[in-house]
Formats: sequence, C-alpha cells, structure tokens
Amino acid sequence: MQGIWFSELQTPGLGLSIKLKRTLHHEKTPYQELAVVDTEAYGRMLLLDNIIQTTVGDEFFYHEMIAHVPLNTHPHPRTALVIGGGDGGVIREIIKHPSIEKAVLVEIDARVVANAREYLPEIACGLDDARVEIRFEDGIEHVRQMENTYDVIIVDSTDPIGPAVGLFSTEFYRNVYRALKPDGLFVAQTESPLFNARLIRRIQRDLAEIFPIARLYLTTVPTYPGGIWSFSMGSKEYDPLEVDWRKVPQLATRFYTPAVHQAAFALPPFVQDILNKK
Ligand code: AAT
Repeated sequence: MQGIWFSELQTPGLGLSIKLKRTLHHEKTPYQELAVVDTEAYGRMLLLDNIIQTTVGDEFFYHEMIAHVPLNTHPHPRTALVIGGGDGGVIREIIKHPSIEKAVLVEIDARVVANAREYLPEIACGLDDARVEIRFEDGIEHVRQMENTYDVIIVDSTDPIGPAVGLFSTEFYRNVYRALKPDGLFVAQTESPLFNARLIRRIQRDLAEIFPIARLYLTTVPTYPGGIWSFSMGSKEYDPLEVDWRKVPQLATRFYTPAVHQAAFALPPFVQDILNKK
C-alpha cells in the first residue's frame, strides 16, 4: 500500500485503515493523546488515544441521531446537557431546535474543544452560540450535583475506558435521573451491538430499572467498530415511538428524518436477542 495509513485496532482481531493526507496536530493533553489528521476518504478526523472519535465525512450519521431522536421525543425541550462531545457536533445539532434556551456542554478535556475550534470548524461551529455554556468538568461530578435541571441529557462519551468508565455505571444513571426534570429524558452512545453485546444488555437492564421507558436504537457509523452503533434512551414520560410528528420542528439534516427516527427502533433479531438473553 502506497502512502501513510492510520489503523485503529478496533478489536483484538479487527482494524480499520484510512489513508492519511497529513497530520495537522498532535499533543498529549492531561487526559489523553490527541491528534487531528486529514484523510483521503473522510476528510479531517479527530483521534483520542488512537481511537477515531469523529470525521468530517461521517460525523452527521452519529451527531444527528444522538441529538434529534431525544430532542424530538421531548415535546418542548428548553434545557439540554451534553456530557463529552467536545468536538461540538451534538451542540451544533441541539441549537437547531428553536425551543432550546440553554445547552450546557460538560467536557473533561479543554484541549478537545480548542482543537475542534481550530481544525474542525464544520463540527465546532455551534459552540459560540449565545445559548451554549461550556464547562470543563467531569460529567460524572456534574450530574451528581444537579437536581431537576435538564429536559434532555445526552452522553456523547469516549468508549468505557479511562475517564469515561463512570459514564457507563448504574450510579451515574441514577444521578442522571435526578438531574432530569420530572418529564426529562436521556440518551447515551452505547457502543457496538456486534462487539459490546454484554455492555448493551447491562445498560438496558439498568435503565429499565431506573426509568419507566427504556429503549435501544441503532444507526450506522462507518468509522466505528462494526459500522453499526447503538444508543440507549431512558425516559421519564415521553416514548420515542409515540412522537406527535405534526409538532416537531423542520430541521436541516443530512441523515435524520422522522422516518429514519422510527426505523432506528426496529431492532434486527440478533440485537433483540442481546436484550432478551438471561
Ligand atoms: N462526537 C463524537 C466524539 C466523541 S468524543 C467523547 C468526549 O468525551 C471526549 O472529548 C472526552 O474527552 C470526553 N469525556 C470522556 N470522559 C468524560 C467525562 N467523565 N466527563 C466529560 N467528558 C468526558 C465520542 C466518540 C465515541 C467513540 C466510539 N468509538
């Protein structure tokens, strides 16, 4: 193979390789090793500890689905919290909703935000919106301190390693429940149904114990392990399968539509089996 290639070793037996044009930036932050590279296939790409976080070419598959599914499930979301997501992609989608008055981004690593602003302006472009507040804190601590505060909480976290481990814990989900308003709801990225089945099963069980409504939905993310990705939702009142579509705002999107929203909850049998297994 000619040229320089980056490979993410996604599982012990699987890698994804992308041809690089050049490396734009590389640094060790207090939390992780960060790189921004330019690729042939997907344009600019953010790496943390050699794991693909997002690329300009496929980021909308993920950011639109993690944001618009919960925001359209809630009939009048005013306050939203994003944990992680320092690239700004989720924030950019949230502020498309006219009902949003305040969107708080809690990112542990300030260097992710600084580099996204500099190298990924298409993704970070919403971070300067007047409704957005950015806090460089641990999201686990933030939800511990909040009560009855948010309509929607979105966890756009790294994989369950290092500082993100606690974002996948039962205790964290209980604190999220408390940080939500009485009709609030929450979504987290919950990894690959091909390679993280046990994690998904445990999270869904936790959510079903804590929230009246617990759901799993899927999207495609070409650069994540296996290409098929899961999101878990816990909701106090609103069901993502019973949205009043006449009332949702018209949004400029490239992946999300009401039909895609509904289809995302149609689980293939191998995914349904993950939930059913004892
Ligand atoms: N928008 C897709 C990008 C991400 S990045 C996830 C972010 O979560 C990182 O910037 C990381 O610094 C931040 N983070 C990790 N732990 C915490 C924490 N405890 N509190 C706040 N922020 C945190 C998601 C990529 C998914 C990759 C899937 N393979």
